[in-house]
Amino acid sequence: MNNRILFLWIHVCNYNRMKKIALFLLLFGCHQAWAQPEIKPYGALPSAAQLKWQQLEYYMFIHFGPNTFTDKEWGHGDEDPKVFNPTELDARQWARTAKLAGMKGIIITAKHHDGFCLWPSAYSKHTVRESAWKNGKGDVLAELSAACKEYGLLFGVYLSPWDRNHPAYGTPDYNQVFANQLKEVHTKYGDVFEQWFDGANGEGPNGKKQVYDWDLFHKTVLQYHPNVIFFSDAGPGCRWIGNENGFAGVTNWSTLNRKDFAPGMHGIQDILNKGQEDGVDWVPGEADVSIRPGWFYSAATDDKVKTLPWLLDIYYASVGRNANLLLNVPVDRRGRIHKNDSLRLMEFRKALDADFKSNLAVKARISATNTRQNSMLTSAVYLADGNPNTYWATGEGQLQGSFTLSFVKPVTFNRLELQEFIALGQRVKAFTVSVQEGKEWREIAKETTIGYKRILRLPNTTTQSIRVDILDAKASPVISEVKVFKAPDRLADPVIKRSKDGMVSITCPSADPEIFYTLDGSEPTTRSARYTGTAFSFPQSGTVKAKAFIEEGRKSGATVTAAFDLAPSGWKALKTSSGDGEKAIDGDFQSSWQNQGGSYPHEIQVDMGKTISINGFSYTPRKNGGIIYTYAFYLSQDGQQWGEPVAKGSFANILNNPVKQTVKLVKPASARYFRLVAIAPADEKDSRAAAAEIGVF
Ligand code: FUL
Ligand code: CA
Repeated sequence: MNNRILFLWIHVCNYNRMKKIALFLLLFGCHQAWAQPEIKPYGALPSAAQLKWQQLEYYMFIHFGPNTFTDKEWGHGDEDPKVFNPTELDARQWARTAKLAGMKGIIITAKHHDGFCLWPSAYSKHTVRESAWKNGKGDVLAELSAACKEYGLLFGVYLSPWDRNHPAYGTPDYNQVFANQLKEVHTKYGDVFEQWFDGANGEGPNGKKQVYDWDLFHKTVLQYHPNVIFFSDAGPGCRWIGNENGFAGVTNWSTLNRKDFAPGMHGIQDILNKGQEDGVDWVPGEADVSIRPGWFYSAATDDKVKTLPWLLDIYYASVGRNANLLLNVPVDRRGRIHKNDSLRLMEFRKALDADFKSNLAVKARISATNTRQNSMLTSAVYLADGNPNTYWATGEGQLQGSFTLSFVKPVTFNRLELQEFIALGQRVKAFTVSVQEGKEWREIAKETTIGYKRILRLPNTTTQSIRVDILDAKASPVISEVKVFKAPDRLADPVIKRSKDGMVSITCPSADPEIFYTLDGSEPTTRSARYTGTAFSFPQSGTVKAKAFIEEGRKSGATVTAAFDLAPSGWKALKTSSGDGEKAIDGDFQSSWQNQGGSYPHEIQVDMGKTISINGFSYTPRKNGGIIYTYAFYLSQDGQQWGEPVAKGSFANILNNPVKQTVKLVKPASARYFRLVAIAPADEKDSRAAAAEIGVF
């Protein structure tokens, strides 16, 4: 028996298909079967390290540092290192949580933009050594790498080249400092599977910029970890998916023309989201997203941990769309993962396990058209043998082909999973899924790319036959697996909306649930107020929580929280530098104000109709452009005298993560008028200023 046959035979034994293969060998004889040339690889191909990395699918991000203690998203580097003082840090708890969540590794912010090092770097004076934690004797990387080892998890590091603390930043000397820090991290803590490079670079109008020596950084790391995967906007190991919501493009190529991109480039998000069909480099997507609105822990977001349906949406839009999912779980001020996050992670795990509990495809008889002839490695049988290394393929140059799963009895399903054998390149460009209904076939999905993995969420469908038609591909399609599941039906999240005049309405896309809500921040139960379908008045600032129940309250969905500012009832936009200011104060997050033309600064003034006591204001950016970075906020009694701004600053990380920003005033103040001045944009090339909503609380 030659090696290949032995290899095949072992696989077959593993999957109890000995009989079938023995028959096959008898009928066709080994020699002819192997006479056929193998399938030629197509286009850009993954390296062995990238192939291994792709199979990780889901791992944890941890943002932790001085920001955890100062409630910031971007520290300035001028914070006292003594603020970093977790009271009961337990890296084993992080690792245990990740393991139980089904994650394969942990990537930690060893150094964020504030320059603070979670290890005692010899090349910085802003580190754990200067902190109050363990009298300066602690080392977070040492504790976490040991915990990862103990729990069988991979260990990865985020190091921000942008360093707002280091005195050499902005000079050529800094590149060597950063390389030295990389060397420390890659020599002292064992294996590192992924090196995460952030693209931020002296953001903001007065930010110091550095010309980064990427060659030096890469070389330094590769010296110690030749198989590391480099993450950045432009790879080379894997690429940013172009947003911080965890959503890959519906079309998602793992290929990219790397030479056209660089870390920190603006305006490339859409390309990164989808990849490039004809890209000459293999640079698969990684979707990074936080389980909370921000990346760092804040007590203010304890009730804003993403709900189960939301996390599932993220999973199906990342792992389900040919991208790996890097889910951030921020560690709190104690140095532990908060229970709200860990409970949600366990719920999420349970739901995923339930969704993929039993693969109906193993019960199907599978037939295919256009199957490559005389090739023992290629058979429709391998589509559902549970082995991602065996496959079905069409004949050389045949860019179309179909396979059909036939069941003895009708099955009901709502998930279909496909995998390409990506070691030979990503090929499929278009496919459909159809089901047989009587004599007719009904198309239920029309899609584009597959890649390493594609999972379709479909309506519950009952049928005896499912057919996948590959309509177009860049080379003969090579499909390694098809799986079919019936995921349990789940309650959708209620949607809470409020009109300009403070009337709250709650809807739920699921059929006929009962919805209960609270207005005091407490958890809704079946004893809380019941939403009857008529909007109720809630004009003040505060929190509405709603939850859907079915089966007489025995089953419930997720608690959805809406934090409202004061309803902008009777407010008027007095003056804007231009544009329709009313749209920033209409209570509608879909409509927005945008100034027309001109360059920064821009502004908007609002008359609230009566004098109001104000603790702070909020700014909800419009998602597509006109995002404000530096602002000044003024109050006035008469709309004439504005005096000094009552708040001034920048919205950290707002370009990549355009979520609602809230700013608390140093002390509460009374006023009838407010004025927001946009001083600098988040994207230097974008001269517009826009706001979906501006509010006060
Ligand atoms: C961004 C950073 O600026 C954020 O603070 C965060 O670390 C995110 C993961 O990457 O570029
Ligand atoms: Ca609006």
